[in-house]
Amino acid sequence: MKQTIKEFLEYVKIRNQGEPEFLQAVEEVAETVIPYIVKNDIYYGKNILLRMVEPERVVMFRVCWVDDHGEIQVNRGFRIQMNSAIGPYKGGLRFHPSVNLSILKFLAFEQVFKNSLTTLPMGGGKGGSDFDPKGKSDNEIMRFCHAFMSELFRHIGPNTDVPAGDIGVGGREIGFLFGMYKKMKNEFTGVLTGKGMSWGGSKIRPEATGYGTVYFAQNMLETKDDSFKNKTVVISGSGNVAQFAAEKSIHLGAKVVTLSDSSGYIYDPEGIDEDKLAYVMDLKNEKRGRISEYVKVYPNAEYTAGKTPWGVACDIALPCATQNELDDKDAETLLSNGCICVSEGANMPSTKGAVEKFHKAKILFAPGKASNAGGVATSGLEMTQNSLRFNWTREEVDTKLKDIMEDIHDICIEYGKEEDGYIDYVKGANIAGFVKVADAMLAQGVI
Ligand code: NDP
Ligand code: 2IT
Repeated sequence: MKQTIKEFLEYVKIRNQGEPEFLQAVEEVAETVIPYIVKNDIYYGKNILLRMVEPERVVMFRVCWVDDHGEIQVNRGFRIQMNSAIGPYKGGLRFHPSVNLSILKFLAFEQVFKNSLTTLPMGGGKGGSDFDPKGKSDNEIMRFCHAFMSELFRHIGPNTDVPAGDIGVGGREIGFLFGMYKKMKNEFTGVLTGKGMSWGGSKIRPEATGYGTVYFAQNMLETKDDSFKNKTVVISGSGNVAQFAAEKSIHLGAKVVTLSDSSGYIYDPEGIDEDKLAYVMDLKNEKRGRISEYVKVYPNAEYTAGKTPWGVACDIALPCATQNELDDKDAETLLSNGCICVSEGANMPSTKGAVEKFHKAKILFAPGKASNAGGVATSGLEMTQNSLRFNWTREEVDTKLKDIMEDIHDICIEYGKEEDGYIDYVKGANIAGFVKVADAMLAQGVI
């Protein structure tokens, strides 16, 4: 039994060399969960965390497709089936050139805890490809998605593993993936979530991650009798999560002043209102343009190339782009500019050093596995609707999403409240996520 955090991490490091993102995610969990295991006899001595860091199954496969010039392209496909103790594997697919085993294992590991927190019966998984969707035609995207699913289909199923979107995978890609699955299996099932509304999708699923991130921040602010009203909000990213985090922030009376992509960020001192956001949604989702184009249409805004938006003064920061996009220096800048609340829309966007700064300053800080869980939670609601062969209304799904985010917030307080009253949401989310999965694993025996 590797009982000290150091001993455990050293062992995991040797077994997972060259996987820095995975080790980072494991370390953050181990630091809070191992002391809990040591204090609780039912978990002690059972190597539960050691079992949880080992994926139940890793599938890697070749994806060959033909581009518009007639050239044969070769990509790599992955599915990490991390833990199925509390339900079928569930988690997104990421298409991005940076995708590798380390990134997908970190995402799958986080997903196990996140899905446990949602209160719904979902295990954890993640997958994707090093395919780069940027600059590809719709036909190339279709051919790639079809090729990807022509292998993945044999490893997934509505009761086995239910993928969804993530970076580079949105409604268009889910459509192509679903089409090929249906053809290969001759079955119309809820094998993917994030589907279109006319073919099994759920209302509010496109909005859910961004909305949920803001609902969670709202719950945190309420502990201080505060709200989004008249707050200045800085958001990174301009994809699915960022867009709907911005929309909900605006609805709640806040002023959103930034959005970004991997090339740079825009700062609009007058605020990005609903009309401007509609422009961004069209630019990013339909025209597949770059955020820099915003300043051509709204010249009072500024574009800064090659930088993240954390230098812009704000009350609330919502990192919604990617992992490790906010480091300790950025955290210091945010704090010195008076930021009081950080709710992660992305997965692990804050580095370890940044989280330490937020905790030291005792501001409201929510880790992605709690605050961005609204996306997968609504995927769970999509699975429920598919099983019922029924669709709930927008209001019904939104109410359930709000309730789930509140339940996650409550359980984070239960496990994360410190003696001085400060709520350590990282500790709360990790332990609460762990307990449910660990109990199921213990009940099912050594398998
Ligand atoms: P999208 O593909 O819709 O958008 C991603 C955004 O992040 C784009 O603006 C993109 O810019 C930017 N981005 C991607 N990679 C980088 C990078 N290396 N550096 C800087 N910016 C980058 O993805 P989502 O909005 O769906 O996902 C965003 C984050 O939220 C991810 O961490 C994802 O794991 C997480 N998440 C997503 C959920 C969902 O339901 N979609 C659920 C929970 C978490 P560019 O166009 O230049 O690449
Ligand atoms: O990181 C995530 O939670 C997601 N990309 C969503 C996963 C899902 O199955 O909806």
